[in-house]
Formats: sequence, C-alpha cells, structure tokens
Amino acid sequence: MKIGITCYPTYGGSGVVATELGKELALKGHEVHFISYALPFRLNHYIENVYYHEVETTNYPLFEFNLYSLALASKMVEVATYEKLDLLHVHYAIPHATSAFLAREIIKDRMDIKIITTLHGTDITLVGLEPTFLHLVKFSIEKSDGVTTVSRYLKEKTLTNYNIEKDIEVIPNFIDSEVYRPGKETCFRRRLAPNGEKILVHTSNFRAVKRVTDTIRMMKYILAEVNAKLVLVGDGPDRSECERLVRELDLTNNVIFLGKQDAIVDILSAADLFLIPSQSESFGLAALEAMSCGLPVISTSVGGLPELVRHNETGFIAEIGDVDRMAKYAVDLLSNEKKYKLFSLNARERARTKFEKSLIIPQYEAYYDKVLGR
Ligand code: GMT
Repeated sequence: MKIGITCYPTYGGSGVVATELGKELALKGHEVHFISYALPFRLNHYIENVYYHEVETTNYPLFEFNLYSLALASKMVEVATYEKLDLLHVHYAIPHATSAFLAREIIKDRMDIKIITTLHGTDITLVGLEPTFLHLVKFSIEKSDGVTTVSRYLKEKTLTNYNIEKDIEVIPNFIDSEVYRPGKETCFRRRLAPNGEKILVHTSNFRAVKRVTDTIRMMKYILAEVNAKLVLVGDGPDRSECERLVRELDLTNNVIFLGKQDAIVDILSAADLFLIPSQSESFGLAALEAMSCGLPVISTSVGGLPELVRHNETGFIAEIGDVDRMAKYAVDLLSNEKKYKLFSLNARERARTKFEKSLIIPQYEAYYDKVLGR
C-alpha cells in the first residue's frame, strides 16, 4: 500500500504512535509518506520506504494568522497525486482530518483516495469540544472513510459527545518490548539514587490535565515510610508551579526535574514505579512504556487507563486527586519485595502479550484493507 501519514511531529503521544506505525509499515514493505510541518522526532534514522514531505506556509502580510490547515491540504493533494497514494491516515482530528477532507474533495474527479482518522484524546475530550471546533470535528469525523480510537473509552466519548453514528474501530497504542525492557542496575540509577533509594517516575508534557502536582504531594506521604526519589521528566506550562510546590514542601532533595529527555528507556528501566495521576487520559502511552520496562503503575481511574492498568495486578488505580490512597499504594508496593516483583512481572507480561507492536500493526493493516474494500 502507499500510505500518507499526517501527525504532530514534535513531542506528544499521537505523534509517537503515528511515527512508530509508519516506520513499522515501511519495514513490512508499504510505502509511507509523512506529510507534516517538521520531521517527526522519532524519524531519526534512514528507513527504506519512508519519505517525508514538508508543509510550507506563506507569510503573506495580509494573512495575520498562519494558514497551516490549507497549506497542509494543498500538500496532501500534491503528494497523493504524484505518489499515487491509496490512503491518507491522519492522527489527531484538528486540523488534520479537515485538511484531508478538503484534499480528497479537490482530487475526487481524478482519483479515489480514502481517509482514515485516528482520534487520540484531547482532540475529542478537550479542544474538540470548544465551540470554535465542535462542528468541524463532528463533520470531519463523519466524512472520514474510517475512524479509529485508541481505547473503548474514547470510542464511547466520540459517539456521545458529538452525537455521531458511525462504525469506529478501537486499535490501542502499542509498544516494542525489545526496546522498552527492564534493566535496573545502570549508572543512571546509581547517580539518582546513590543510597539505594526507590525511584518513582512521571513523564508528561506538564499540562493541567496531567495533575503533576499530585505526584509531588504523594512524596510527602511516601517519604515518611520509604526512602525514595521522584524523577519528573518533561516540560510544559505547569513546571514552574511544580518547582514552587517542591520548595514549599521542602522536597528539593527528593524530587528531580530532568526536563525533556530522549533517553526515556534508560530512565524507565532504571526506575521502580510509574505515576500517572491524570484528570483525563484516553489511553496512557507513557504508562504502557513504563509497564514494558517492568514498572508497576499507579494511575487514576479515568479514561482508557483501566483498559491498560489492572488494579491489584499490574499496579493500582485510585480516584482523581486521591493523593493519600495513591501514596499508600506506592508504599505498599515499595516496601513489600515479593509483591513488588510479582506486579513488575505482571506489568511487563501484560505489555508484551496485549500491546506488543506485532499484535497491533496487523490490526491497522487489516483496517486499511477493509476501508479500501480489498
Ligand atoms: O494530550 C496529550 O497528552 C497528547 C496527546 C496527543 O495526542 O499527542 O496524547 C493522547 O494520545 C496518546 C497516544 O494515543 C494517548 O496515549 C494519551 O493518553 C492521549 N492523551 C490524553 O488523552 C490526555
């Protein structure tokens, strides 16, 4: 197949899923054309069958605002026509699904291209619901030839929030468990926890929806029972507030801000426990990456997280904002070696047997075939 993929190319779960999917499809012999405004950050080495087409926007003085959605539609037309694409697979509805609709309309008299839209989360649960975008998102979903969501929860939300009657395929996030694997005794661990402290990790874009401050509040309780360090990876709007809270709670020796990092596997595989206290999470790719490295996960009960984390088996689930309970769960695991080992094995096993890339990529291929009527 000849597949065009559009995604957000910088940090963010949807971009990661789109890029890893494209790479895997190319390795299986499909021709994959990424169409975006920058090279996706995970496309950092040459892969046969992968091509990249950059969307350029014009800074004409009359256009006070950047016309990216239109420039993207134009580039989609160009790539679809000259590369003879079978389908455009767009990740994150806004504005990608709308640009793809426009592109398909422009070329419909000379070629039949199918659009598949994968919904990832905040495009449906947050931004998409704003009055500015609601009608556009509903329209673009209804006009897509195929729609997938990353969890059953997000499928339900899409159907009810936008009053849509359409077949939606659930295809979860996936992992390469050969890359994301356990390996505790690293120099990273010795550096961060020189006195044998337990290491808790949280990775995110530090937006309000991630409730990063809850991970810091948890530390106050945890430190009364267990010698531990909290490693915070990532950056975003809430970082300053988090740093202020760490100083206020007198936790500067126990909370480490690493900022944005590429070496996520090195960090995760050196750690003991992953925290994801989100207010909303359609799947939780960060938690899956941690589980694959053998980390039990403590999460909230929101969105698609209960479809990933098994309560009392691969980790624990608590209500949003229930910092005390999450901290108790953390202490329970970190102070009981036998239980910890079992949960760690369970977490890795669940990631490997349910979300391994070799199980999920064929689901996308089968769905492409279905939409293309093959
Ligand atoms: O909102 C974000 O955190 C980024 C967003 C994205 O689309 O880049 O992540 C979403 O997509 C990921 C990949 O499918 C999911 O694993 C995340 O759960 C989801 N984030 C939210 O729903 C908040």
